Amino acid sequence: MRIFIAGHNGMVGSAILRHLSTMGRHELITAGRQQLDLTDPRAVLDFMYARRPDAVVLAAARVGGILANSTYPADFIHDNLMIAANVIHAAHATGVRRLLQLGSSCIYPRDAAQPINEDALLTGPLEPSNEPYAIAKIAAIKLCESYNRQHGTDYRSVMPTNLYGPGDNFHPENAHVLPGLLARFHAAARSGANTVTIWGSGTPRREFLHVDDLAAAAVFVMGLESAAYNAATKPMQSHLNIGWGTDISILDLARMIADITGFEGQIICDRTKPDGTPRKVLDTGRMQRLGWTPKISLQLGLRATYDWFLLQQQAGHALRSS
Ligand code: GFB
Repeated sequence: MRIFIAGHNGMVGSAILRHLSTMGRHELITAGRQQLDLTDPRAVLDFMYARRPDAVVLAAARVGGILANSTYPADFIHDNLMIAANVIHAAHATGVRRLLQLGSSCIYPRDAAQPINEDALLTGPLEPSNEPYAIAKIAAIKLCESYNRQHGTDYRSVMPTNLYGPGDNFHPENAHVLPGLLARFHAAARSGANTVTIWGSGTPRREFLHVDDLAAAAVFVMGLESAAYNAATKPMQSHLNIGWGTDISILDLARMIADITGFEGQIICDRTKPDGTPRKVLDTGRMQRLGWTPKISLQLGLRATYDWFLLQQQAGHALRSS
C-alpha cells in the first residue's frame, strides 16, 4: 500500500513513520511543512492528486499543553479544523478508501463518568481550557463518519490519552505537563536548585501513553478488517479510545520525574495556574476486546524519554520549542 502520513515530523507522525518503516511492507509518502501547507485546501488537493496514496494517516495537528491551548485558541481551532477538513476531503476526492485520524481524550465532556467510554462523546459541556481544540477534534470524527455514510469510505478515528516520548515539545510554557516537567526538573537538578514549581494543585489525574505504543495501536486499528472495526464501534460513535485505563496524579508524576532526573529538593504547587479537567482516564475495553494492549510502562517510558532528551542535549540538537 502507498500510505501518506500527514504530520510525519511531529511526535505522533514520526512514531507512526518509524513503526511502518520497520514493517517494510508499505511505500510511505511524506511532505514537510515547506513542501505542503495542510491548512491550504488547494495545495492539499493538488498534492493528493499528484501522489495518489491508497491510505492516509492523519497525524498532523497544532497541539500544546494547557497554557498553549488558552493562549492560542484561534490557532488551535482554525488550524485543526482546516487540516482535518482538507485532508479528509482530499482523501475522498482522490479515491482513498481507508484513512485513520488521531484525536485526543479532551473530546469528552469535562464531567464524564470515569473511566470514559467512547459513548460519552457529546453528552455534556467540554473542559473550557481546551474547548476550541476539542471542537476541532470532534469535527474530525464527524467528518470521517459523514464521508463514510455519504460516500461509503472507511475512515476511522482513534482517541489517545495524553501522549509523551521522543520528539515531544519541551518548551517551558507551551509543552504538555510531562515534557515540561522533565525539562524543568532536569534544569533544577543540574543547577542544584532547592525547589521546583509545578502548575496547579497537583491533584488532577492524567493517563500517560508512550507514543510508540500509540503508533502500534494506530497501525493495528488501520489494519483491522472493516467488519471487525465496524463491530467494535458504532456508525455515529465510530472512534476508539487508546490508553492504559489507569492514571496518576500530577504531584505523583512530578515525584517520579524528580527521581529520574535526580532532583532532591522540594516540589511547590503554584495554585494560580490552571488545573484543567480534574480527571480523564479512558475506558479502553473496546481496544482490549479487539486484542490490543499497551506495553511500555510509565516508569520505563519516562526513563527512555529522559535518555532521549539527554542525548538531544548532548548532541546539541535544538529541541522543539513552539
Ligand atoms: O499536559 P497539560 O498541559 O494538559 O496539563 P491537559 C496537565 C496537568 O498538569 C494540568 C498540570 O493540571 C496542569 O496544570 N501541570 C503542572 C503542568 N505543571 C505543569 C507544567 O509545567 N506544564 C504543563 N503543561 N502542565 C491537554 C489539552 O490538557 O491535554 C490538550 O490542553 C490535549 O488539548 C492534551 O488534549 C492531551 O491534560 O490538562
